[in-house]
Amino acid sequence: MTTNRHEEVGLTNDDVLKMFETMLMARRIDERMWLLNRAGKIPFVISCQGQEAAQVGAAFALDNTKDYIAPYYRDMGVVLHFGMTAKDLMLSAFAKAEDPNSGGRQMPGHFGQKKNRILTGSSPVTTQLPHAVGVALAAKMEKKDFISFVTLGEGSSNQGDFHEGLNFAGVHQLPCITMVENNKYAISVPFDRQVASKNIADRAISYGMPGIEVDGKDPIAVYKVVKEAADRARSGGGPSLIEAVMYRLTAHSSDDDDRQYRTAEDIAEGKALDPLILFSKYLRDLDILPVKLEKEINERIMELVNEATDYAEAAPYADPEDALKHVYASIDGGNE
Ligand SMILES: Cc1ncc(C[n+]2csc(CCOP(=O)(O)OP(=O)(O)O)c2C)c(N)n1
Ligand SMILES: [Mg+2]
Repeated sequence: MTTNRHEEVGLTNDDVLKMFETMLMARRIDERMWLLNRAGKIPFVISCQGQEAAQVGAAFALDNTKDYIAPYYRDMGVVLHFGMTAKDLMLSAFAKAEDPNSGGRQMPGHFGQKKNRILTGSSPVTTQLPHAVGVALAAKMEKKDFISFVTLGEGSSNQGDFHEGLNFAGVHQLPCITMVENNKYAISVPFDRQVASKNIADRAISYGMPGIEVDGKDPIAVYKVVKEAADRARSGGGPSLIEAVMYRLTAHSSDDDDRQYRTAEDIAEGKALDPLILFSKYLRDLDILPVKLEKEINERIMELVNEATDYAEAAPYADPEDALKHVYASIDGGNE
């Protein structure tokens, strides 16, 4: 018998249904993007598939009306919970002028949206970590109640920015949560060729903060540890490092062929442990998500994905004259 684990961590049935809906929305947008890429309509996809549970579970544990997030390129589940829409994401995939992330200048997955406190990210991996630590420093200096949340891949945790950012956050006890999404590969490089320690969470010891490894396929487990970290951060208890472990269900990107370096067994193992399927089974077993409701939710989402695709495909590209907009300050002192 399936036991109800979400009520134990303070989540209602409505909360877990909303979590499922956001996870499914991320998956359906991502799947559409692959189709559009293979049809030659959009240039690039970098997937969230397999990581939605950790992303949505973590985002739910934050306050999406005041906290700041510095997501990495796979974090569609995080940015959707913080207010980005299917339309916003499709405008980015088609690189159209109305794309709120960068006006079509950046590659997809480079999220940024001021109104939702989503920090603009750069392409060099992990540069977002010191940025998030800086936001947490501002919260502490100004005695504000917000916290910051930053994510990255496990391969990226070998970059210098990881050490510099986490050490600073630990020394100054800043309200910043770092979540490493360990999908076991950095492009083609498997975990044991990237990292000498047994996991990433243990690295927290040297930064003077708690390090917690969690099942990244389970949104409730991730919610619990991120909520505890958020409560700690908000009450002056300092930063935390969380490692969510999951599978990357696609190739690294639409330009990669993972059959070159991954066995068929490895790919099949990941697919059998798809977090969306596991979570929908959990909800169905508890009678929270009957088959009919799941179908209705899926249809509602597909309508939004279709609308977003049509809108973004028809939307205009940026004018060539706008290429330098927001790049240099203007003579009259503005930044446009
Ligand atoms: C500083 C830097 N080095 C290399 C790259 C190229 N690159 C982009 S993604 C990636 C792999 C990152 O792997 P991981 O951190 O595990 O994240 P995942 O893609 O698996 O989610 C690399 C090497 C980069 N963007 N920035
Ligand atoms: Mg990885």
